[in-house]
Amino acid sequence: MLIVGPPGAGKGTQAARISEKLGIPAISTGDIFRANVRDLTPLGVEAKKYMDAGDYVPDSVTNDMVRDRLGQPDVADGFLLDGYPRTVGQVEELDRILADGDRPLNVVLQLTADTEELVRRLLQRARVEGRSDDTEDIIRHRLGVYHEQTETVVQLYAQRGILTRVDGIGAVDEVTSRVLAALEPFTGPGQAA
Ligand code: B4P
Repeated sequence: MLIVGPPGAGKGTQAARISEKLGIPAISTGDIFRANVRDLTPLGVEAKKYMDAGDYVPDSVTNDMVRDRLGQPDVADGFLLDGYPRTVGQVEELDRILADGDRPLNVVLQLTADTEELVRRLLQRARVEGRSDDTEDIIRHRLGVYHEQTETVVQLYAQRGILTRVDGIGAVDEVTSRVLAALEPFTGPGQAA
């Protein structure tokens, strides 16, 4: 399954809870990039230029990284991708990766929240974590990039009939309850809260 939504919607937060509940690994492209930046790998040095500006890392870099990660044994029984795909090119590559492994995509979960709440949350995170891409100008730029490039991705999955929308406003536990209820048709009642 996939989780999509604008920066600050709660993707990473909810992905960790879904992963625990369903017993599948959550794979965040943002986390993989940040780990590479921290370790000063060539991938991290390349990605940092884009991340610090609030831009997407080019598809050529991101797609290879995801293909490699989805080839690892722990994803054999399912996985949750957090923050990928974000462009139409990434959707096409994910389609190829899943077709090569004969694995279907069951559900795409979209988390929604209004812009001012997103900015408020990310500025709060900046105070706590000090992420270099969480300044107000860069946050607003990231929201613009999401609007330009990733809303089309959401529409594509809606057209395929596998998109489930969940309101991301409210306390984290409340949102988790909504998410698990929305996933119930795909996971069975035994798995939901
Ligand atoms: P990400 O790491 O995915 O960052 P993000 O969009 O800010 O989402 P994140 O998951 O961290 O935050 P969340 O909404 O959970 O990407 C960072 C950068 O990496 C991108 O800008 C890009 O440069 C690059 N990148 C990643 N994937 C890429 C791809 N596929 N292609 C190209 N480039 C890519 O939470 C935000 C905050 O809100 C947290 O502090 C959380 O505690 C808080 N929060 C969550 N739920 C809340 C709630 N209900 N109430 C109040 N606060 C809440």
